[in-house]
Amino acid sequence: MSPLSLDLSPDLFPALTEAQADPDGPGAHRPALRFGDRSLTYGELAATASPLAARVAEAGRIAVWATPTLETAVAVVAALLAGVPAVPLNPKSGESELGHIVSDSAPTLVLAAPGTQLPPALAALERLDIDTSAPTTSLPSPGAPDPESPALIVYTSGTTGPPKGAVIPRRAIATTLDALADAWQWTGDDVLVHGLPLFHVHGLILGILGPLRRGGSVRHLGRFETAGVARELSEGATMLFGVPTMYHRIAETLPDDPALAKALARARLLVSGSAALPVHDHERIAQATGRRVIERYGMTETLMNTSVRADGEPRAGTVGVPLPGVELRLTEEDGTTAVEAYDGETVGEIQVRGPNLFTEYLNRPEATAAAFTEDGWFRTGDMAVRDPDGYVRIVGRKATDLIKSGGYKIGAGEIENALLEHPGVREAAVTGEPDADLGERIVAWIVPADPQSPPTVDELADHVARRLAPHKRPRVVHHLDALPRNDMGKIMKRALTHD
Ligand code: MCA
Ligand code: AMP
Repeated sequence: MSPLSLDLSPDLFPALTEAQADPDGPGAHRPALRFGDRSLTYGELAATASPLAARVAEAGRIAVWATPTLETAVAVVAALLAGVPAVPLNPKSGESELGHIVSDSAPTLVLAAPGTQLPPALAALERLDIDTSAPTTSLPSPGAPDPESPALIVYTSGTTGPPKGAVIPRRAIATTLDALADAWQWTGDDVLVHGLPLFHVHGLILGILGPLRRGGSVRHLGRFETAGVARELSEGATMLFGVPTMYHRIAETLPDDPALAKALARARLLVSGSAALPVHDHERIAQATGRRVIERYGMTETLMNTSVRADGEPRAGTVGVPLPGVELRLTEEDGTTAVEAYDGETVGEIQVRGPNLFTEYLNRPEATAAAFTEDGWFRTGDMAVRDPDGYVRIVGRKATDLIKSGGYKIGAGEIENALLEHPGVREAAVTGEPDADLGERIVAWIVPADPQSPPTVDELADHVARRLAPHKRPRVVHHLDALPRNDMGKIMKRALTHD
């Protein structure tokens, strides 16, 4: 592993600073962001984001209506320039999820693209339109913020209750992106393509802030489509980021799409993350393109922990080795005794320590304390083994009540609570079951209030989508007379199998 000097510099985007200082220099004319037919060079980004930064500088915290658009990228860059924490909001969030996030994070402003209609849950907030059309002269950025100060608050689901806001400091963003640059030989010459949502770590921090920190560029597809991937990779893009569902759809398309195979074969790096990419999809892509997808492993709370390195062996089914600066250990059931074995067999919980970690869950000191051991290791809840050469293989997770669907982490508890608010539901339990496309799909087991007219799958899906978010909706619903419970009255989810 090559040594890495951890740059804790508060200047997250040196290329932007340079373009700001020398608006006529060559750096200012380099492409930074492209969304469809709209794009900004570094000079234009500096000129667009810096006046916005000046306008939000006094805000305590801002919310960003994080549509997959140029406006979201500009708003987040502006917040970072101003040193004001930003809360990216999923524009498909339902009323109760949005209400929770807004009351928990208490932003003073919401930034949105002009013309976007915002839902009633945001009505009380002052709105600021993000104007990307009229770059003016770049203003100097306010003083350099403390590296420990919060940069982003990203909401992430737990097993029970509503999502928690992970407070991510500037230091974690800088160090994780620099560690990935080392692992992936990622430079300012790289052009990234992806179609990930911009309200999570993967799409926003890795997919937008990553290229900007390197002085390179990103082309966002607006929404993921294999045709867009093929087009961009054959027109100069060098890297692709995606969740396993996206690579699965690529693997499905490849046999009938030689242009896609040719485009993928030209890429410098194909990276998958957010959930495990099945070996079958790895192999299908390798066979059709001659290229291997590499996996990296991260979490909202920890940003990136491990990766297969660009100069390492791309082994399917593993997430590679710890990134520079990240300490990783496996622990036994007690959560504190370290597993010493590197035998590819002994399973332990992954715990991590390092400058890539979040600071806390917003307003949740007890949850924050519970997430760490006494000596400062973060408990990921992911179970893994280590190969003799240090490659980590994730084999499962501790909590059965966490579901990963399409790369989104979803808590069974929050869906159960939403289902119980439906008048047609008396009891509810939620599980995940294997799904070739989504990894796991959400299954609802309900006891209907009226067995003669139980609510339909569409009715319950709409109900959950409206309250929480469409990706949290059940895809399958089973009706039962009663939920299986143990003597203590606890639902026995393992007994939930359909005939
Ligand atoms: C469907 N839709 C509905 C309903 N049903 N809307 C309202 N009510 C309903 N009942 C809409 C959806 O909103 C969507 O709209 C469309 O129908 C299709 O929905 P769906 O089938 O769920 O989506 P999909 O096309 O299958 O999405 C697959 C996907 C997506 C594109 C792979 O799951 C995705 O973007 N995943 C990325 C997750 C991610 O970024 N995770 C990172 C977190 P429309 O057509 O308008 O979209 S993990 C992380 O950050 C850590 C650090 C890490 O390691 O990376
Ligand atoms: P999130 O909380 O949405 O940030 O999701 C983090 C979780 O995604 C981790 O705890 C892992 O369970 C899972 N994850 C991320 N990357 C990978 C990967 N490459 N392979 C397997 N699981 C992954």
